[in-house]
Amino acid sequence: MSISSTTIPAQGQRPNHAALQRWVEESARLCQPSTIVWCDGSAEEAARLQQRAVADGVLIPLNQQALPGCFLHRSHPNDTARTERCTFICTPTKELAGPTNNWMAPDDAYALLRREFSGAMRGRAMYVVPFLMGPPGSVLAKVGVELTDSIYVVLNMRLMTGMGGIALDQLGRDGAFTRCLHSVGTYDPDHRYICHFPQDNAIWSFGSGYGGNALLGKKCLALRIGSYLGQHEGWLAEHMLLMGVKDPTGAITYLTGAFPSACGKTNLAMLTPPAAALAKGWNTETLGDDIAWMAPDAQGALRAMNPEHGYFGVVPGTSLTTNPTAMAIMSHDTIYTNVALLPDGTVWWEGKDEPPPAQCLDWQGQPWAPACGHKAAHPNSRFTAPLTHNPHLSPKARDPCGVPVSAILFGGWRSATVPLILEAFDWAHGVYLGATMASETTAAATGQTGVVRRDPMAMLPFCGYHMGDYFRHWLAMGARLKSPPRIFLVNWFRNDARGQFLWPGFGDNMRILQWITDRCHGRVGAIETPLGWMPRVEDVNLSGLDRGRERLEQAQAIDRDAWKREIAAQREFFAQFGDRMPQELIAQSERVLQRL
Ligand code: OXD
Ligand code: MN
Repeated sequence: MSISSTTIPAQGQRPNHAALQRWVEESARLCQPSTIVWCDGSAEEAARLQQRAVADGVLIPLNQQALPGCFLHRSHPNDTARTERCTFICTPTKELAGPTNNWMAPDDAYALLRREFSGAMRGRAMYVVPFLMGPPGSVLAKVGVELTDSIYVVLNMRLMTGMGGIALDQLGRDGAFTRCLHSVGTYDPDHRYICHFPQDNAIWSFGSGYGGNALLGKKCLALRIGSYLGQHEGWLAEHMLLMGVKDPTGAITYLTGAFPSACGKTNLAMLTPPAAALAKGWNTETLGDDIAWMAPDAQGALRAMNPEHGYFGVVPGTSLTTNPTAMAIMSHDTIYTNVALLPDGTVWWEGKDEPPPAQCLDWQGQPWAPACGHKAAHPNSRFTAPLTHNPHLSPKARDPCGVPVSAILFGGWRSATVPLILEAFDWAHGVYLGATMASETTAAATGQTGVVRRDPMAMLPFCGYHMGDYFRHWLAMGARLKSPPRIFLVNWFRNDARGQFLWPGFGDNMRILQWITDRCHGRVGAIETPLGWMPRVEDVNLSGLDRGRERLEQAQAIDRDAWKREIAAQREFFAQFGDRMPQELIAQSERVLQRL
């Protein structure tokens, strides 16, 4: 390891925060960049960095008439998704990380990472990116500082977080911050580590430039470190959308929803209701599409806010039909990652409204034609854009007090067994519904269909501590709430006997949100079933749906044998948490069996 003591030239305004300055200097001595650039998050700085990124081949400017302010970035081909096998929780003992996380002892991880980071930024700039997660002035907001050698990361962090002065104002002269050290290294997957040190409030990420591995405010801070802080400070950091539903009285009911990746969370957060519902005065507004931080307030209500300031959404499948709001969001000042480039300088992906182009460049920049046999856009291609692009952004999205949560939705992709909609009997039953959530893998991902992967609260890859303790934390939270939100289980993906979806999904999910909203306000009854409360068919708005009643009944059917097998699988999953598994949740599964 070569640690030189020569001073490294620096640009930009240093903040008046001694611990931050010391840490930046220490990190620079380790990484040996040619310069240190203190970022302020301004538009001038962004323009400068964009120019630099274009000159370096990191960004390709798109057709500025059709897509003003938009750029395309192509990832290293081996670096296009989160890498769970390279992701570690580095707690003093393995037990604290639990059986669902990769673990490394902190001393070993630091020793290994110091070797990797040593001299890793030679010949490159180290950007210092102060960033704020959450609305400025909020008691729940957190500050991080990311040191990175990637301009792409800096420009994305500018869209995804509150970057620069807004973060430093929140930090003050001696505020706490998460120390986030990042280098793309040589993009070598054998030297790729995303390490979290919850006890040190630190994240070290090496060898990847991909969003979830490199934009350290998102999954790393807002979920893994956030969940650990939440456990200690009495709040919840969740992999949840946050939205408002406006009903014909004009009232807005706020709900959060946890769904594993690829279950339509962004589409639900930006749902456009069917015309008939809109005409009656129903509508939705978005607060967040991926992460919610929630805490009880002084009155014992649960309040939530979105810590992110932007979207990092999946592009394929997005169209004017499936998600017109997302199409509006990414129509300007957006960074596209790994989509296809058309000859006219605009972009294309599978599932866009236009048919496949006769020719284009695929996500790797290679000539592509429809007969190529592979996809033009990477299935995990993304758009990065600020929340403010959303024409249906809630006026409360930046409220430092957050919004009161009336309903929590848990959902997954289940082709059988799990009904379209049910409501938990109470908080503990709802926690059980979240803890037993699961989703099916698709053929494309694994070569096998119908393999059920348990993903409690959609947090399996994101919980920064032992999942048994996480379930306890959820149960304890209920005890602190005087008016806990109602909890619902949804499954948009149940199939009929021919393998066709029973429910149309997308905008028609509004029909289910209407029932949920009416339940929250005590405006509609429900039927008690062994699994929970279910809607009466006549209470669900089915107008205009083909064979609506029949399909809803099929989507709600309870197959008792399938449920007995489901509960056996849940119990097997729970067993890995040993003594830390709350008995209350095992008792809940016992009660379902008895009711069946
Ligand atoms: C995401 C994910 O990128 O959940 O949001 O994988
Ligand atoms: Mn996510």
